[in-house]
Amino acid sequence: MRSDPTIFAPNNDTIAAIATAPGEAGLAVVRISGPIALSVAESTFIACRKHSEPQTAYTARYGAIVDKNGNKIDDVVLLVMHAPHSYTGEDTAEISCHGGSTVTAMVLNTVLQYGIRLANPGEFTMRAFLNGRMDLVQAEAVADLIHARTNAAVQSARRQLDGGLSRVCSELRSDIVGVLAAVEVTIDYSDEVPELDREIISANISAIIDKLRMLLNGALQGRMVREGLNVVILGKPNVGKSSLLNRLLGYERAIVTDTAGTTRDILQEAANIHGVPVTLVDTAGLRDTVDIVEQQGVQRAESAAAMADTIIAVADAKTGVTSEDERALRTAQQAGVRVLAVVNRCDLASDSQAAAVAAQLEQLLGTTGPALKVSARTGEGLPLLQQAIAPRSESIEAVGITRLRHETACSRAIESLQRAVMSTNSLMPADFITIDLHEAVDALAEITGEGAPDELIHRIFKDFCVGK
Ligand SMILES: Nc1nc2c(ncn2[C@@H]2O[C@H](COP(=O)(O)OP(=O)(O)O)[C@@H](O)[C@H]2O)c(=O)[nH]1
Ligand SMILES: [Mg+2]
Repeated sequence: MRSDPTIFAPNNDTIAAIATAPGEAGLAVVRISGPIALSVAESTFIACRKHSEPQTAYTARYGAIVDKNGNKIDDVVLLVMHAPHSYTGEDTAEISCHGGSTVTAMVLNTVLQYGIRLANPGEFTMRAFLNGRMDLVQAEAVADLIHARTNAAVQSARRQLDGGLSRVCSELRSDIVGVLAAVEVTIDYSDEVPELDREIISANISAIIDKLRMLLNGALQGRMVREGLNVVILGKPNVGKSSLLNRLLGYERAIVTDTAGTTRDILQEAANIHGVPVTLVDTAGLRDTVDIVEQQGVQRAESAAAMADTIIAVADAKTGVTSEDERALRTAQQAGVRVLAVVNRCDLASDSQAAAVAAQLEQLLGTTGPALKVSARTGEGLPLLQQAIAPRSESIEAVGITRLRHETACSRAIESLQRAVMSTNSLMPADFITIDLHEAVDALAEITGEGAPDELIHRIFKDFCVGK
């Protein structure tokens, strides 16, 4: 599948690693892949029953792993798979042993005695990619599936693993190649075919741009579902930050009192908002204080704000926006991230009062959108706040882009196509059009990994765990 595998050495060595999570468990799996995987397994494994035939592919045998001195290490089940019909595309043996971390390490060490080496992080999946068992999007999806924290994230990874995004990319590529062929034929056979119909070419390219834009539209949502959001609640003391956290979580995580300065440390909790894994961070009220503990809390709140993807800037409908809010929300303004303005305790204020505070808060925060009026006490306005944090979206269901890498490549393809449209419309020679169309094809090919630079491929697999 990969056009230029030259830089990667052929995998003529055999690798092994523990494929399961560390810790105590019922079972663990040691995986071996490469040319001598099966003979290594055969050397260390003694079947419980005598077999005259070597173990055939996709069968499991019960027996024991023994070391070179014949000492039994563990009772195991051995599963063998033959190239190319395995995850990596190579001969593979999987040893299911007992799940203690020490016994598993002993099984691994035993197989490593046979001239094979420990796998690097992600190396099994990298081999699967290099052997054409999956493309780059699918390899990324493997990591995403493992790290998924919500059902939506699992479904999104699942769709990519099943080739959803890959198919969309290859359809778009063949659309572009179709246009490319139509243009090139007028260059190569200018005497025999009619002149380039620029109107049709331009319309066809524009239609492809539209499809790419649709793909890009879902990118933010796709990335949110995959990466999650870090949402930090900021405001002066006693505006109901902790109450909002509790409401968003659906249980009483933070202590709530009417004493200003109750929350002194950072409180962090995982929530699932419309399928997006959200880390909600409650902070100490931001104010200038002589209390040393509270001062540290304020500092921590400020550092938390620096790590936020989204800040919820809270003011109180009852007290209105005061100089204390100005002090507190300066941090929100300076963070340079999305700020959601929220007026809380609206149950204590009249509609007009709440609206006035909302207007004050919007003015204080500058460019932020309209302030949301909520009550952590009654729950009013909370669905709107959740919608603002992570919109419930149809695009979760769609095949989507989930990484900045995909997004950048898509944007590059769009830019190239836009240049191609311009060249077409401004009657530039046909060669100009084909250059841009080729660039668009290359940009899309990079998403699935064909022609992706080796450095990029290494970077992608480096983030995997060992054994995957
Ligand atoms: N009436 C009303 N009281 C609230 C609301 N949110 C919080 N409170 C009360 O305001 C006080 C301060 O709340 P808390 O969440 O500790 O504020 P924080 O200091 O910003 O974390 C507590 O007595 C809460 O019960 C609300 O929406 N309506
Ligand atoms: Mg609090």
